[in-house]
Amino acid sequence: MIEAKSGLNSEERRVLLRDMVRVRRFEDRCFELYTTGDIRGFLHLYVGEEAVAAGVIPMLRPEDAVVSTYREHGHALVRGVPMDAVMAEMFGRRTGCSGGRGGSMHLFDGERRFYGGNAIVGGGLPVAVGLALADAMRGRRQVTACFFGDGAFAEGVFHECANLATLWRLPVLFACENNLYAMGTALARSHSNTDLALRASSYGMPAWPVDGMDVFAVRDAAARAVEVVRAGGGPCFLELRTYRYRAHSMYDPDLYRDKGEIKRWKERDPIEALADRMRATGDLAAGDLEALEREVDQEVDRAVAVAGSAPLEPVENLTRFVHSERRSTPDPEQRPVPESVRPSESGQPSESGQRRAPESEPAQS
Ligand SMILES: Cc1ncc(C[n+]2csc(CCOP(=O)(O)OP(=O)(O)O)c2C)c(N)n1
Ligand SMILES: [Mg+2]
Repeated sequence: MIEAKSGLNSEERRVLLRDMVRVRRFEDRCFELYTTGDIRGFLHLYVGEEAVAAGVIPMLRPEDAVVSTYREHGHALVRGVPMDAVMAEMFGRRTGCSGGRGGSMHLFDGERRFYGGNAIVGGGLPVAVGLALADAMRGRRQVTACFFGDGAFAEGVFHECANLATLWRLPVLFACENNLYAMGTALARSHSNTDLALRASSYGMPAWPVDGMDVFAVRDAAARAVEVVRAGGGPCFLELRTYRYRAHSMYDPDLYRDKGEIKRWKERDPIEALADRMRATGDLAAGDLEALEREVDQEVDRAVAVAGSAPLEPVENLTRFVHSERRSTPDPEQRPVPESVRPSESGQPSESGQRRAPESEPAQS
């Protein structure tokens, strides 16, 4: 387990606290808005897991990519998708970040290289590996961070992606959010080996377990992993050990776990833990956390007001975007594959140790 050794200054600590509070207050409001019927469809809350998004995502650059799951409000907000656009998407409005067509599970923002939101368990993994493959083939030193849950270990696609990404030394950061449950199934009930970092390391990539309730530990581990990946060392895997306080989704009666277990995890709450540390170092005075929460609540209030009055997509546009509206013109970025990412004749890693790519572009079918 990586120990936190954060040398952050007080402003950087404040940003971390603020990021986590924004996610928490946004989602607490979403819960309420679901019960009043303003938000409909599926809703999966991240409450308890905020340190993961807040610790990993700021370690990326704007040109890096993020691929997420259906539990992605926190990832989107920390990545910088405006709260108004996320809330409008929750309301199914035209001004939402996916034009109101995706809802909670399908947040997307191309400008910020935020590639969703995906309802399929493990569905983001091949998207991430494909993005990383494109970066490697074009010689770009960019990282793709892919978030997914412990449940993805039960999917073949995780193992295929871990294998290929390691074999081709692709620049992927696998960020596994191990919250101990896949819907109502505890990890230990469905996996013979619950040490996910150990299992990931069997593919030959560096893999570490991290205390996902400690935002400093997450940040340190992410910084180290991103550096390895960006330097061309191939993928890294972080097993972020965390916990969701709320039910799997709004339809889940949450009968499969002991309330005492939830209480014990809440005692390690990532926001409270950071606030305590900041109080101890004098970075947070009495009443500061409450003031920050009030400020964030005002931002949430505005986002709700804007979303509530935003227009719906007209019904005649219902089938728009089912197919791409882009004309098939040649890709201006299409260039010959640089020598550095071409495979050697033997298919073995090149002597220089640079990244390799498969022999041809993936077939289109
Ligand atoms: C391929 C696939 N199989 C099953 C489901 C149904 N399903 C939705 S969420 C979920 C659990 C996933 O758990 P995990 O990956 O640990 O993520 P968490 O919800 O804990 O964040 C399952 C099985 C699905 N969406 N996709
Ligand atoms: Mg899980």
